[in-house]
Amino acid sequence: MSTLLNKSDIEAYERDGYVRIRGFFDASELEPLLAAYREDPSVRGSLYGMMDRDGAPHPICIWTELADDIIGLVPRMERMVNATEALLTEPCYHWHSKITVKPPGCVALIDWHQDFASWYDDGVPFPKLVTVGIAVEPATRENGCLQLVPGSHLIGKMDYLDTDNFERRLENAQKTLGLVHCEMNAGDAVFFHCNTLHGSASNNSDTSRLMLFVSYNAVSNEPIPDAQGANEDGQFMNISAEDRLSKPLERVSDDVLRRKQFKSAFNHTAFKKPVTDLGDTFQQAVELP
Ligand SMILES: O=C(O)CCC(=O)C(=O)O
Ligand SMILES: [Fe+2]
Repeated sequence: MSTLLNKSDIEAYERDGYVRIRGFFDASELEPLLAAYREDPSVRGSLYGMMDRDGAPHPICIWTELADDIIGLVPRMERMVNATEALLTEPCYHWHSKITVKPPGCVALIDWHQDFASWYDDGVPFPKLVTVGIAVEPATRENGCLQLVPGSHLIGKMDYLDTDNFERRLENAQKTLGLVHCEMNAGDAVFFHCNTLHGSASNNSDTSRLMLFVSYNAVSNEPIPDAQGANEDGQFMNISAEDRLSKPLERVSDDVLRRKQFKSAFNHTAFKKPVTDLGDTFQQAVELP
């Protein structure tokens, strides 16, 4: 199996819980997606404002099904799947993908978290999930690039509901392990472990920061039926227990974007919507900055 990750990339991932790969995509491969987003920044009305702790929204949308549009092809590209399987050391399936945007001046933070905290509540037994963050636009310290605590994947799943304790443990992890600002050029990718502590700051610039996050689970690690926690009713963006099960990942060639073998950027993908009562966690896309 060919993969673009070399031995030292894999060692870095195992040690640090993340590895950034420069130029994993050529920026030109992602240009049609960026152009489509600029033309329709609501992503067909699918972007919602997800609130941070202080009630400030940042736009996101999420999907599980993979169609023949750019955002359905990227998660199936051989370089994506091969690299992920090299890190997981076993076959994977698509868990979900997201677009997250920090528009210029977006005040919302992405609060520090471990992705596995939520996925555990989907019933997933082991922390065998990898996320690939792809910079579609440059991500800088000024526009709120992803921040990670290197080595924090070895802490295990922290109890985020015990907020005081979580804060103290987070502070201690940042003090002892440090904090990395993962600045990225368009086309760079960062692979990170589902227990790696991460978050991102406000966008204090006049540039937009668009990221694509593709998450994979090990095929051996499907959610256990009836073992969900707080996500039991698909509370996070209506992803059902059925959506979470392993489905065959139909790989596509690495040149699909270069050869423009897609029908559109995001017209064919079924996006998930937040649960009907938007509550205080989400805001309608139309109200976004
Ligand atoms: O967009 C970001 O900076 C991080 C997004 C993230 O961590 C998530 O959606 O789980
Ligand atoms: Fe996350």
